[in-house]
This record gives sequence, C-alpha cells and structure tokens, in this order.
Amino acid sequence: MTAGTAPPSPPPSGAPTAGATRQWRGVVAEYADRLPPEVGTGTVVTLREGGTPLIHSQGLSQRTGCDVWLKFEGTNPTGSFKDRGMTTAISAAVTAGARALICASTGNTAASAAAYAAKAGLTCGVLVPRGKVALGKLAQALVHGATVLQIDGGFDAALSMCRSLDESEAVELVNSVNPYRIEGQKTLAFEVCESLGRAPDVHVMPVGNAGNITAVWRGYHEEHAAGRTAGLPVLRGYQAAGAAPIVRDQSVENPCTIATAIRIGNPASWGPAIAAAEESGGSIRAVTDRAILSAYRLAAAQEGVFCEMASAASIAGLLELADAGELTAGETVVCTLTGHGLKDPDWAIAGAATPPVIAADVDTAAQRLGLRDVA
Ligand code: AN7
Repeated sequence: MTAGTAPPSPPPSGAPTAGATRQWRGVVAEYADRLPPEVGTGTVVTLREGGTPLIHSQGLSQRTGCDVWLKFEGTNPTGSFKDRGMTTAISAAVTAGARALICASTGNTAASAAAYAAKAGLTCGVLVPRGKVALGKLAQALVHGATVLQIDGGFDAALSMCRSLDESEAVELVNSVNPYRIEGQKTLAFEVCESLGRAPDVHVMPVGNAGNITAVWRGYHEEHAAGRTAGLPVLRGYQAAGAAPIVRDQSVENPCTIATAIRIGNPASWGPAIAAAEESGGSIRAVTDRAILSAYRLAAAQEGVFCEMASAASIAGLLELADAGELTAGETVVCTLTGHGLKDPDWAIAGAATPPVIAADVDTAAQRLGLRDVA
C-alpha cells in the first residue's frame, strides 16, 4: 500500500495509553459525582483546570500567629479561578446545543470564556469596560478569537447589556449568573479540604461580582453535609474600598480601584454573598488600594507568588484581621489568590527600578551583583 492510498488514521481519542501515569483530569472529571448531571454526562469541554497548589506561607504564618495557606489560582489554564466555572458552564452549554457564548467581564471571565469557546468550537462575544482591562487579559480574549467590544461604561453596564442579549438573542450567557459557573467554582473548596485533610477555620478572598464567595460557601457546605469535613470555615470577603457596594450597602455608580478585576459597583451575587458571609459567621469588608498594593508586593517578594492586584485583596484582608486581633492563634487560614500577576505586569514594572545596562563583562557583572568586595 502506498502512502497515497493509506486509510486515514483514526482521530485521537484523548485516552491515555496503558503505561501513562496519572494526570489531573479537570474539575468535571475529578468531581463528576458532586456536579449536576447535565455537566458531566454530555460533552465535557476541559483544559484540565483546577488541581491548583495550596502553598504554605511561613512568613504570613509567623506574622499572624496562624497557619496560613495560599490557594494559587493563577496556575489554572487561563491564569485565574474562572476556568473552574467555565468548564462546567460551557460543557452544559455545548450539551444543550449552544453555538454562541457571551459574557461581560473585567478581563478574566473574558479570557477564560474565549479559551473554552475556542476549545469547543463556539463563537464568543465579550463586552468589557473601555480602557479598564489588564492588557494580558485583553490579549487572551483576542488571541483565542473572541469578538471583543469595549463598552463606553463600566462592568455593570456591560453585564446589564449581556443579560438583555441573553433574553433577546440565541446566545448563552456565561457570567456567574449562569448557575453552572457557581457549580464549577465550588470545587475550589473541595480541593482545599482534600489538601488540608479538613476544612480551614477561616477562608479569605476578594469579592467583585460576588460569585466566588457564593460558590466557595456552597462547596464547603457540601463537604460538610456529606460528612467529609467536621467543620465549616468563617468566610472573610474583601472588596476594594473604591468599589465596595456590599460594604456600603448601596451600589457604586463609578467604582474606582487599581484592582480592575474587582472594579464592580453592582454585584450580581450580592444577596447570596451576604448570606454566605453571615451564615459562616464572617464578613465582607473593604481594603484600601494602598493595602492591596502592599500585599501584592509582599506576595511576590516574600512568598514567591506573583498574583494579580485583585487577588492581593485577600492578603491585605488577612493582615487587617491579624492587626485588629480578629484571628485566633493557631487557626488554619486559607487565602485565595484568584489570578496570575502576569496578566498585568505594568504594576510590577512600575514598582521597580529600571535594570541597569552593563558591558558584557563577567567582572563587571560580578561586581554589580554584589558578589565581590568592592575593596
Ligand atoms: C482575579 O472577570 O468579574 O467576586 O469579569 O478576576 O466572583 O466576581 C472577575 C472577578 C477576584 C472577583 N479576583 O470574583 C470578570 C470578573 C479576580 C477576578 C474576582 C475577579 P467574583
């Protein structure tokens, strides 16, 4: 048989060969029994999201007197926790026959939706606030082939437009108002409990559109109800002070913060977020941009974890709780670091001196690196 007449080889199955060792399968496969059947029984659109590291922080443990762990969601396929809810929302959408997706976003939801839409072969439209999206997130949405529209307005206006389009057009909305998003995002709590062998005493996280705190509470509840954990954590949510509608108990017309991911004035999951915080015996409070920036630098310089600005709100919150004496010594505390710092490197560069240029000379390099005595 010549090459020209060879029958086409069968399409790749994606199944591992007999000798393959284990790979994390993604949250739908790993937690199929704890997700709605619509998600796991049809087509599963996955980039093997989840399975993110829970990193112990010696520095923050010493500083707070607690046992502090960082759940780093920046290692997800598109660099944020949004992938957990996107695999479930888009798997359900594909199984139901959807062809087109839409979302409003401060950046990460758009990046995630665009990637999973590309994987599934769907079209994806994203509405973002003009000029307020980190460059890396915009780059992701564009390179994955989404149609990006910049709205002359904020996230809240963009989400409102998307809700209208969801009603009038043949399109699937994949913001966290889509129930499958929350279902996927609850898996973060499952992983934390499995990694610790118990539920933490306190879980600190940023709050924007408020889907994540809602989802994480559901996850902890389910672990507890199933008898896998004995306790439930106290949830501590943090908004940015210039974008803190839940804290102020009224929507914010023009939210303002350097943490553009949580620059949201009218959160979709407002009610459920308050319920989650209250039922857990916790709170939703605000941290200043100054505290967020300082926590962002601390995470990178002292912990080796490069998270994005919004994510650092959880560490800023942790430090405020510690300073106010609201943590009990020895408690196990988890901070979610929701997204990767590479999405918005401008802030990292802005805070550092420009690296000096030297001749390509070893002696000079050794001296400038402080490896030799000048004398
Ligand atoms: C890094 O991408 O709302 O309280 O449109 O990107 O569940 O909204 C992002 C939110 C925290 C807040 N950290 O989570 C969007 C969007 C990061 C984020 C949040 C977001 P929610």
